[in-house]
Amino acid sequence: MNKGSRIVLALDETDKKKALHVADEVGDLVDAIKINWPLVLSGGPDMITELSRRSPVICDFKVADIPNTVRLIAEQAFSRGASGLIVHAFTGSDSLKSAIEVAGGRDVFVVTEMSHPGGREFTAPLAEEFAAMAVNEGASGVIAPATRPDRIAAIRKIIGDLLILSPGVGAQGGSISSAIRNGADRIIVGRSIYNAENPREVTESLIKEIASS
Ligand code: OMP
Repeated sequence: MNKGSRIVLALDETDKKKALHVADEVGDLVDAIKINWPLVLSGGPDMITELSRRSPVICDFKVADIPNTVRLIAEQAFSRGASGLIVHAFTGSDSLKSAIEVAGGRDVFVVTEMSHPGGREFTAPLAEEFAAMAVNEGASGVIAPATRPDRIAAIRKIIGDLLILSPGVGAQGGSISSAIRNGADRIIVGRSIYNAENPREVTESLIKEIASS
């Protein structure tokens, strides 16, 4: 992942042509492009490689499986050009170990508490344990919710200098500046950018907002 704007573009646009257009528009501005199932399923797995020519790519597959299946998924993601992978933690430390082994120094991010309202039901009560597991197993960082900035601060206390990537701004109601002030290293932004009439202008204004937070 680059170190610059502190924005990770969540490219959940399912029209492949539009997705590549947005990537061309903002690829040089963002620290990474995150690809999730919607675009992989609509555009095909080659999209991972295609996007990696424009920016570092994080595969947000929220992998949640037995260690062998995690290994197989992680091998596919990294061999296609991903520089990072997002995994769930509730499957346990052996599954997380498997992803980190395959990553071989590339980034693995662990989901802690999810940003949507349902994230309070099952992920919130275990978020601190998930964060501690990320530290113990040697993950690069965690995902924590911009919709609940106090939780970013709580998770920061556990993970020390591991990275926090924070989704939930804009469309989900969270604020960039409170996420940053509470300890987020990167802000994950999807719809606010890829649905914008001028994605580049929006990205530039979000970068300014981060810089003045
Ligand atoms: P927007 O809500 O459109 O900005 O997109 C947010 C992106 O972050 C989507 O790709 C989500 O799948 C992802 N995300 C969350 O919104 N909440 C989470 O708790 C975790 C993630 C994620 O792991 O990236």
